[in-house]
Amino acid sequence: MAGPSGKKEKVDKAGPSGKKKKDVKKETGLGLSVKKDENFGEWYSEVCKHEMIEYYDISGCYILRPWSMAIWEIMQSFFDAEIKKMKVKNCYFPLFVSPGVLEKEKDHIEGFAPEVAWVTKSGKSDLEVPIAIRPTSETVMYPYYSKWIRGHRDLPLKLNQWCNVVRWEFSNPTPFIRSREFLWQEGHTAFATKEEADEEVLQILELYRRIYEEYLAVPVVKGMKSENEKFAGGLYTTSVEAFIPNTGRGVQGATSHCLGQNFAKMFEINYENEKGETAMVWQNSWAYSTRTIGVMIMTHGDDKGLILPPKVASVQVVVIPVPYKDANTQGIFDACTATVSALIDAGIRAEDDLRDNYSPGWKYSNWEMKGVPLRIEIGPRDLENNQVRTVRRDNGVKEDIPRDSLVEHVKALLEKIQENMYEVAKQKREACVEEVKTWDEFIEALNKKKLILAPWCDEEEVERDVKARTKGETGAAKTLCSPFDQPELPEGTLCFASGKPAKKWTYWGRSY
Ligand code: 87F
Repeated sequence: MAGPSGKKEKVDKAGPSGKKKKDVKKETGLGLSVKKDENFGEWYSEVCKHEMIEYYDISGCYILRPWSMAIWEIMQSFFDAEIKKMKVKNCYFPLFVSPGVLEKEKDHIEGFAPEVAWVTKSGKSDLEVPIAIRPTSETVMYPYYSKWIRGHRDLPLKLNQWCNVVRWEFSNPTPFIRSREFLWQEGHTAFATKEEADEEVLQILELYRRIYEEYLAVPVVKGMKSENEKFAGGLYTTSVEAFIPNTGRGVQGATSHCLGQNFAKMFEINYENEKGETAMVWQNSWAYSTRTIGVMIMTHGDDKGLILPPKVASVQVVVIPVPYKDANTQGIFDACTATVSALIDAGIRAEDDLRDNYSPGWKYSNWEMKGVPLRIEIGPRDLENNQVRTVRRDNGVKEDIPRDSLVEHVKALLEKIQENMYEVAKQKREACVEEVKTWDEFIEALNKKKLILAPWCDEEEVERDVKARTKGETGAAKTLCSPFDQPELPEGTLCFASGKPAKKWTYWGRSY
């Protein structure tokens, strides 16, 4: 298939009709056809396809099914409420960008231009002027910031929009992680002073950390992007970075930029300050996207499928009846419904699975595959003893709990699962971190898929050189971020790559 630019496109393996044997097997509920450690790419694709996404007939585009959309909505509720506390207001700007405006900030768009998708026709006729589809909304929004901001009383202006954006990527599409259309929020704020802008950059970054660590149970590093890796249009870029041990790749989780006054200059976003002088605003922009969901799947999933952290699971507890021969089947079913009601009344997201065309064993693996954090089984013995059996998805631990303390028990268990998932993920990541001091150690660590922490001279030229020297089929190594939390850097420490005096510790690795 050839794209509009004539470039050859990589096509996703299975389209809607291109069913392979594996898919048929999967649909019978018999589980995944590969192990996470053996073929990570195929494993990831199979886990995603289990009700999270559906492949679409346009490469790099995916359908978000309710099972994943619910996760997005939960994170959205959290983040939206938090930014409203910061007095950020929601708005919605159009999807389309006129070419004039897009070109206005040529410098920053230049590198991104090949990824911009254009509408060139309506029906059979060519549009007089082609229209771009937003890859991000700086150029869409800032002309209106210029119009709306007049005096110091118009500041700060803090807007956010929840929307989709399109970036016509040509490298290997991956569900959630790299798709041509994705959902995100983009915040765009303007202040009178740099101090206010600086402060907000970090407040937002902290919210991103909380999304990953408190909601998705994924440990991240907060830090500063290098000059090479920052958003070229801005002053500096901060990010939260995650790491995928299986592939040894870093992944940028979300970014919070201070744009300085670059865009204010380009778009003439001026105001009259208290002294009656014309001044320029200081701006920030910040975003996180549905990539978050991909990072979560990669971090927690196992050979049985997905594992959802309770805080983002749309079903936290599934209740399954385990009828036995001529035991009191109706009693068991009633106990299941009553259990679900009690949990829902207590604010727990619970569901029963009373389908009579599947065996309990089939249901167990099906809900395990979907990653539901806690399963409750109710059989004749449980009914007799006025108890239920709980089975944790994260570690398989089973427990019999009395029905009269059901709610407290389940609440505590869900909290423990959330905590344990974070701890396990953190331990796995820590086990991958390697401190290196020399180039040889760096290369060795890179080959061992480590997350590398190295003393660096912080020179752009040196990062470019490292990229060039590590270029291979799986991509080059680059900086991920310089952690805000810096280990001690003894006097006289040298840069691992240039031998010059090191200025800071920086994380390096291949990345998504
Ligand atoms: C692709 C095509 C055109 C990224 C692009 O990070 C333009 C761009 O400007 C582009 N890919 N970027 C950088 C986006 C920067 C910034 N925008 C607002 C953010 C946060 C939200």
